[in-house]
Amino acid sequence: MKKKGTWIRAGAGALSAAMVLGSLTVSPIVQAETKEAKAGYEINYALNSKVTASDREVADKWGPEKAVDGIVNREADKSEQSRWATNQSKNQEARTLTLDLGAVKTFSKFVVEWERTNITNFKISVSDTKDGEYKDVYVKNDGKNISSVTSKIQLEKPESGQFVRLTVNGYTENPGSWQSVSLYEFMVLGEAENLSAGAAVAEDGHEADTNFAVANVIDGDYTTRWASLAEQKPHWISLDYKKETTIQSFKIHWERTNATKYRLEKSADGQKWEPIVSFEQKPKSYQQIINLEAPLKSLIRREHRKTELR
Ligand SMILES: [Ca+2]
Repeated sequence: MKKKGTWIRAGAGALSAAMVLGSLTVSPIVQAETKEAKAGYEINYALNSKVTASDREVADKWGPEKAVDGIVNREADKSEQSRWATNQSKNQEARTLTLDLGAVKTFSKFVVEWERTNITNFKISVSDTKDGEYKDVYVKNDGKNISSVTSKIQLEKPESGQFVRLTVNGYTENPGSWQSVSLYEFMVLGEAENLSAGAAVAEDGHEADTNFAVANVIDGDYTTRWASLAEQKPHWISLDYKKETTIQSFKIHWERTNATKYRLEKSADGQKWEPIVSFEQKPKSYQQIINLEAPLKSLIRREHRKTELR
């Protein structure tokens, strides 16, 4: 009998591709409605993290949770804008936003989507404990207004921590005639972890007289690939993670974008498969990222005869 666990299968009609299925337990960088992310494979660990703030301008809106909901809607009506806003302060009292990522994460990039360019000084610091010592990993203290409402910060080397704090200690009245801090989103970006590397793979076949076998999709080498049989009928590959695995994102590296109908399926036993997501048009990119709204997770113990994923 086959060992139970999480299986993932990708199937397609006339599929010929190099595929890497990456998987994670963390949240995607893109908004939920955009299931197909842009090229690149960064994870926003801040998304929907637990967040606290020094203060907020209004009790019923613009709370700190708006800084980590993945929404940057500058064009929305003011009351609907998804941003965190503080009280005004002529003394530029430090305003802080502290994220609890839930576990220690490693990251190398931050993005802040400010409401205005009235910000002059801010820093980002990290800690493994909420009230412990915070280490500054980025400091801007030149006193000059930021030049863009988007601050992209690339660290020289990755940093780790469970708690990430943004401290804004310089902000002017203008532009906007309102001396406060307001930002749509604070992102903490790290590299995705590829869970597929150790998976056991299977295929319905591969192109005749080639070495384009399914093992090529998890070898981490983008120059090797799986190519299906040339017959016009559905083809599939599967990955067996050998144990229950929590997955939220997939990355597929296609050779060509000629697959017109394809889907991902999941299984707890390699026998019974359920669809995860289906596509009826060509991938928009050679590097296709598929982020699920919620992680796949098996809730039933492995030793049960019939295991289901929910
Ligand atoms: Ca937001």
